[in-house]
Amino acid sequence: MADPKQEQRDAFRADDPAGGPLTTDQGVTVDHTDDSLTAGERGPTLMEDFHFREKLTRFDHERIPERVVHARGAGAYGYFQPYESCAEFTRAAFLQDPSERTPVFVRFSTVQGPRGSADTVRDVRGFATKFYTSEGNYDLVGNNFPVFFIQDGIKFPDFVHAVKMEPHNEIPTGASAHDTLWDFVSLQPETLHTIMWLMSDRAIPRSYRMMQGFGVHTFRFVNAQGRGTFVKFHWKPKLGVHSLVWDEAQEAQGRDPDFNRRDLWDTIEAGIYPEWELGVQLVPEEDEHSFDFDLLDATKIIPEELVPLRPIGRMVLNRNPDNFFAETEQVAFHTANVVPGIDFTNDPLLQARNFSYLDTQLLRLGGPNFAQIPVNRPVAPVRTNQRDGFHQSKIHRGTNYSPNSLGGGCPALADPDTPAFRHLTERVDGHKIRKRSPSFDDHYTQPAMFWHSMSDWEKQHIVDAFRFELGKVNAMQVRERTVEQLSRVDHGLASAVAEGIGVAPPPRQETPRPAPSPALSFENNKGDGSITTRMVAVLVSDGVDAGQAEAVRGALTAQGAIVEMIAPRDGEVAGAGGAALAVDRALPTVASVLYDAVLLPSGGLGSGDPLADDAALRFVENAYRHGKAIGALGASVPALAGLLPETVTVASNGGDPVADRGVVTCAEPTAPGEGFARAFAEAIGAHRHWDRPSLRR
Ligand code: HDE
Repeated sequence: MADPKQEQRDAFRADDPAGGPLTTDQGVTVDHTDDSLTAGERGPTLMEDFHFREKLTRFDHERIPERVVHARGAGAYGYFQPYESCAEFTRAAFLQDPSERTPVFVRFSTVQGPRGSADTVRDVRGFATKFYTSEGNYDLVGNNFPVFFIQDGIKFPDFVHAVKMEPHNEIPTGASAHDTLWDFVSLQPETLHTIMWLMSDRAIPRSYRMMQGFGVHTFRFVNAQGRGTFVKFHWKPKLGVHSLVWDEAQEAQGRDPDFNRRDLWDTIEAGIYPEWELGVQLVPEEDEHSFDFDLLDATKIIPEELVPLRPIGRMVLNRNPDNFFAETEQVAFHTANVVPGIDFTNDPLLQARNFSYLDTQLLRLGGPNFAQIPVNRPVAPVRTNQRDGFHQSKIHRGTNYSPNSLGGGCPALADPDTPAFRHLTERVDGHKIRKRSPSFDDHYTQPAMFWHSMSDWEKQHIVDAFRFELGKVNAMQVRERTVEQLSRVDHGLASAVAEGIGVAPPPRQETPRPAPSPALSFENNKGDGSITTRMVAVLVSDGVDAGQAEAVRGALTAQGAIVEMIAPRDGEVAGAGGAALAVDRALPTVASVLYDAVLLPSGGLGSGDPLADDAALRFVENAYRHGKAIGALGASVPALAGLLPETVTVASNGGDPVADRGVVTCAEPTAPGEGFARAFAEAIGAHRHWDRPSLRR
C-alpha cells in the first residue's frame, strides 16, 4: 500500500517545482499577492491593479456548466487489450491484435444529482469509456444497467425533468424518491424494466470497481468484407458484482459522500488496479427478428441464456488523473464517436444520443474545439478543414477547403484501399411517420423476467426499495397507479409494495410468467470470492492482544484485503504484553458503513469488553445488520455473543473457528493467522450474509 502522506505531497507538488516565482497570465513576475493596490493603507482599491483584476476575473470564470445529467463522476486512465482477433466480426483495429494495448479513459458517474451530490445514492451509474485507438476515438458511453427508462430519445427531456430535483424547490438531491419521478413512471410503462433495476441493489454499488457496465443499445460490428453483426457490449468486473444495503448506502452519504470516488482513487494509487472483461453478445443480421422483443428497443435485454456472452478482451485502469477539472470534468463523450468496424442501428434512443452528445459539449465546453483538450485529443492524426471558433489552440497553415490544388490537395481523401469509416450499406424504406413500432409494445414481460430471476433476499430488497420510494410520494393516486402497474409485472410484488405504503392490494392480473434469466441475479455474479481491496476494521484499545490482531491482519493483507486498526484515539495503543500497536484511524472519524468486515481481537476496546464503547457497539451492530463478516477472538467472543441473537452460534471453547452466517469466532485462538483467518476471509469473500436473524431478541 502506498504511503498516503506521500500521496498527499505528490498531489500538491507544483507543476514546475524547480521553476521561478509566481507570475501573471502574461508571465509578469509578481512579488505580492495578499494585498490589493489601494490609495493609502485604508483607502479604496485602484483599477490600476492588474494583478488583482486578473486574479478575481479568472476566479469568477472558473465554473463551466455541469453536465445536465451525470454531473457527478470520477475518472481514470488505463488500457484495453483484446484476447484474440475479432476480425471475423469487426475490422476495428483495436480489436485485432492481442499484443496491442489501446489507451482508455473511463468516467463513472451518478445521473440525477448535481456535481456536489453524494456517491451512494440510489441511481443508475454511468460507465463511459473513451478508447484512444489508432483509427480515432471510440466512445462506448454505457451505464451499469443494461436497459434504459425510455424507448425514444424524444422522451429524454421529460424523463430527466421528472427524475431530477423538483423544479419549485430543487428537492430532493440525488434521489429518485419523489412525486414527479413516480408520476412519470406510473404513466409510462416502458420505464418499468429499468425501474426494477433501479429498485434493486444494482443501484447502490459497493464500488465502481465492482459494477457491471453495458452498452445498452444494440450496435453493429462490421467486418472487412462489409458484413454486419448485431452486438451488445458488456463489461464484467473481475472482483464480481457487489452492492451496498440501502440503510448502509444512506449512512455512507453522510459519513463519506465521496465513498465510490475515494475507493476508485485510493485503490489505483495503491497499485491495485481495477479490471473488467469486455464481453459481446453477437446476433447475425439474419436473426434480427427471431426474438420475441425488438433488438432496437433499449428497454430490453437479450438474456444471456439465449445469446451467451463471448469474452473478447480486458480493461485495466491504472492511473488517476492529475487534475480533476482538466480531465474528468472536461472529458467529452459522444456516442457518435465510432471507428471503422463499429456502426449504429436504428434504435431511436441511440439515434437521439448521436445528436445530443455533440450538442451538449458545445455548450459545456464553450465551443467547437473541445476535441483539442488533452483528454479528448485522439492519438490518431487529425487533419480537417475545420477552422477557427472559440478556444482554437492550433495554428493551422495552408488551405482550408476541399478540393484544392493550391494546398497540394491536402488533406486528401482516403483511397478505396485505405481503411476509412464507411457506414454500413442498409436499405431504408418507409413512410414519414410519428409512431412507435408495435414491436416495442410489451412493457411487462422483461420486468417480470427480472423479478423472477432474483433470489429471495434480492426480492425483499426490491420490495423494501419500492416501499421507501413510494412512501416518499405524497400523491396517493401516484402510489396507486404505480402499484397497478406493478401488478402487471407480478401480483405478489405489487401486493407486498401496496401493503407497505397504505394502498389497497391490487386486483390479480393474468400475466404470463416468463422464464427467468439466472445471469441477472447477484448470486450468479459474485466473482471468485476474492477479498482483494475489501476493507476490514480491527477494533483495538489498550490491553488488546496485539499479536492476534497482527496475525489476522497479516493473513488478510496477504490476500489483498486492506486492514485498519481502529481505536478510540489516534496514535498508538499498548498491547496486553506491552507491545505498542499503531492506530490507523480514530473511532470517531469512521463508521462500519465504510468497511466490509469488522474484527474484535481479544481484549479489544475498553477494559476487556470490546463493546463497552458506544461507538464500537454501534459499529458491530451495524456490521451485523448490513450482513457483513464479523470476527471475534478469545475474550471478545462472549462479549459479541451477548449482543447477537441466541440462534447465532459462536465458539465456546477450543481453537477451531466457528462460522455461522458470516459471524466467525474462535474461543481459544493459538494461531489466529491460520484457521481463523481462513474462515474469516471466506466470510468476507461472500460479501454479505442476508440470512441473519434480527438483532432484536
Ligand atoms: Fe446520456 N447524456 N443520454 N445516456 N449519458 C449525457 O452528455 C442523452 C443515455 C450516459 O461521463 C449528456 O456529456 C440522451 C443512455 C453517460 O461524461 C447528454 C439520451 C445511456 C453519460 C446525454 C441519453 C446514457 C451521459 C450529459 C436519450 C446508457 C455521462 C452530459 C436519447 C447507454 C458521460 C454529456 C460522461 C451523458 C444525453 C440516454 C449514458 C445530455 C438525449 C441510454 C454514461 O448529452
